[in-house]
Parts: sequence; structure tokens; C-alpha cells
Amino acid sequence: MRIVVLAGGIGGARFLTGVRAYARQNGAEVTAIVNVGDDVIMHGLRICPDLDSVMYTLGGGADPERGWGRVGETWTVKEELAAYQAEPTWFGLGDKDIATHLVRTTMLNAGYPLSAVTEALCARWQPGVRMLPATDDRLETHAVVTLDGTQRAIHFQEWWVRHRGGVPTERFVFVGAESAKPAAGVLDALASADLVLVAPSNPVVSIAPILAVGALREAVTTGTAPVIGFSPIIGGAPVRGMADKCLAVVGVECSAAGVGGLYGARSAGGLLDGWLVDSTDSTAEVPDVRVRAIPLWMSDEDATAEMVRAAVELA
Ligand code: GDP
Ligand code: FO1
Ligand code: CA
Repeated sequence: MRIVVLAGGIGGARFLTGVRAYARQNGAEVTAIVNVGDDVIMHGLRICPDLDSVMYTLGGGADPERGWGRVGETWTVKEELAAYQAEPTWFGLGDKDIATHLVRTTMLNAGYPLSAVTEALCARWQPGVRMLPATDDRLETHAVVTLDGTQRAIHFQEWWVRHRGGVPTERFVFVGAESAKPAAGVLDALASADLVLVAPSNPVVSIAPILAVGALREAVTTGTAPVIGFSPIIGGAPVRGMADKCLAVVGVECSAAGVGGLYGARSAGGLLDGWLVDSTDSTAEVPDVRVRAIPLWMSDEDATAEMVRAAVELA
């Protein structure tokens, strides 16, 4: 069986540990298509937060408390940059993490596409799943906000890390999405997939920017593989992170049913054939989508692999 997973950062990474466990038990092959909308250039370095969260988590090098970056990180470079008052002072890069960005940036500058660079980085981390960026082209999530009475667009990282999402926000824009093509390998992976899983990632700033790549979305929505999604919202709240703030921006209720409705039924031009919600949300309904309630807490690998088993059954 070939499983393709659409994934963001922390939620996507935790979910993929369960998919990998399921795949090992059942002889399946896993490809993760990962969001690049969070990507940013800071101090001349290309940073890919969601790709790195997935790579470090699956490779055993992630900081589990922080959720992003490396375990056992040190911050000498950050302190030295602060001593120069080098902007942006609100964004911190760890010393170990910087090595990843240096290798990535060097390879990108030499002309390699991000998909090839990611494969090269994964030679060290051995994530056990094939990791593909959604696109090799520039695609960045920006937020249209009002600051000091003026409306302007700021990068997603500035919106989240600097302002903690606490500024009046009209909408998100996926800069470059109109012309972005799926990364090398993405369409082949989708064409040969037996099952497509939508991780319990942030629907607005992790899954939507993946699907903003037109040909990628089309391959998912018109493909032969069933598409089963997992709710990142349990009991009306995100398990962690900013999904509540993001859903408010797009005017969608922060609930399992709200996110399911936002994705919509594949049979009606949307994304989903099936939608898995937590047991506490068992009354959730999404028109024309088969909804099942199961425990959706990714407390450990086994519990997460059980979620995947349920998706395979539903499919
Ligand atoms: P980010 O890119 O680092 O923000 O991570 P993702 O977008 O991949 O995932 C963030 C989402 O994961 C949040 O909306 C959380 O609610 C969700 N999440 C985190 N842990 C769990 C969990 O144990 N169960 C479920 N269902 N969702 C979770
Ligand atoms: N999050 C923060 O809250 N503060 C930071 O200084 C910060 C730096 C950072 C550097 C590299 C990286 O891969 C992620 C980083 N994050 C930081 C996390 C990131 O801003 C977001 O949580 C994700 O983009 C959301 O998926
Ligand atoms: Ca993200």
C-alpha cells in the first residue's frame, strides 16, 4: 500500500511518526507532502520550519517541548546577532539548527531544487518516509493586517512569532501560489497513492498553502485514492498552536465540524471522502463526508498508529 500524507509542522510530524509505525507493521510506503508556506529567509538563510519539524521529529533530533528546532540546542549565534542589534531580533535561530539552514542555502544557491536539497538533508536524518516539499517554487504565507492604522501584508513568521497572531487580521495570502508547480515527485506520488491522509495540521496555514498549488490540489481532489482527514480541533479547541486564531480570520468555527466543512466533500468539489474526529466530537457532521469518531490524541506512536488504522478502515 502507498500512503501519501499532507502535513504541516508539529502536528504533521507527530502524525507521521504514527503513519511510519503503521507502515512498518503493514508493509506500506509513505510519502509526506509538506507545507512550505512558513518558509522564510532570515540573515540570508533559507528556513523551512515545517520540513525541519518533520525531518527532526522523524529523525529523533527534535525538541519535544518547544515543538520546533533541535533538542539540546544552544543559542550563541542568536546572542551574538542580538549584540549587533541585527534584525529581525524577534526571530531566533539555534546554533545546531543553523547548520541545516547553511547546507540548505548553499545547495539552493548552487541551483538544486528544494526537493533535492530536502532529500540530501534526509540522508543524515533517515526519517523513514519520503519527504517532499509541496512545491520547489517560492510560495509564502503572508497575513494582511492593520498595524498603526495602516493595512499591510506581513510574512506569516512576523504575524505569529512577533505579534503572536494578536493583530487585526483580514486574511492570509499565499504569495506565489498562482504560478507554483508541484515539486518534483509530488504528482507521481499522488498518482500512485492508494490512500491520501490529511494530517491533523493547521487547516488554514499548513494544509491550505499545500492545496494552493493548483495542480497539486487537482491531483488530490480528482485522484483515484480516497482522501481521509483528521481533525486538529478537539472539543472546540486546538490541541496546541494557533489554529483558533487562524480559523477566526477565515470565519470558520473552531470545531471538528467547522474544519471538516471548510475542507468539504470531494464529491462536491472539496477535499474529503472521510473525516475522523475525536470521540468527544461524536456529533460532528459534514455534508456528504463519512465522519467517524475515535480517540485523536497523538499521545504516543501506538495511539497515533491506531488513528491511521481507523483511516484505512474508513477508506
Ligand atoms: P505547525 O505547522 O507546527 O503549526 O503544525 P501543524 O500545522 O502540522 O499542526 C498544528 C495542529 O496540530 C494544531 O492545530 C493542533 O491542534 C494539532 N495537534 C497537535 N497535537 C494534536 C493531537 O494530539 N491530536 C490532534 N487531533 N491534533 C493535534
Ligand atoms: N517560533 C517562535 O515562537 N520563535 C522563534 O524565534 C522561532 C524560530 C524558528 C526558527 C526555525 C524554525 O524552523 C522554527 C522557528 N519557530 C520559532 C517556529 C515557527 O515560527 C512556527 O511555529 C512554525 O512556522 C509554525 O509551523
Ligand atoms: Ca506550519
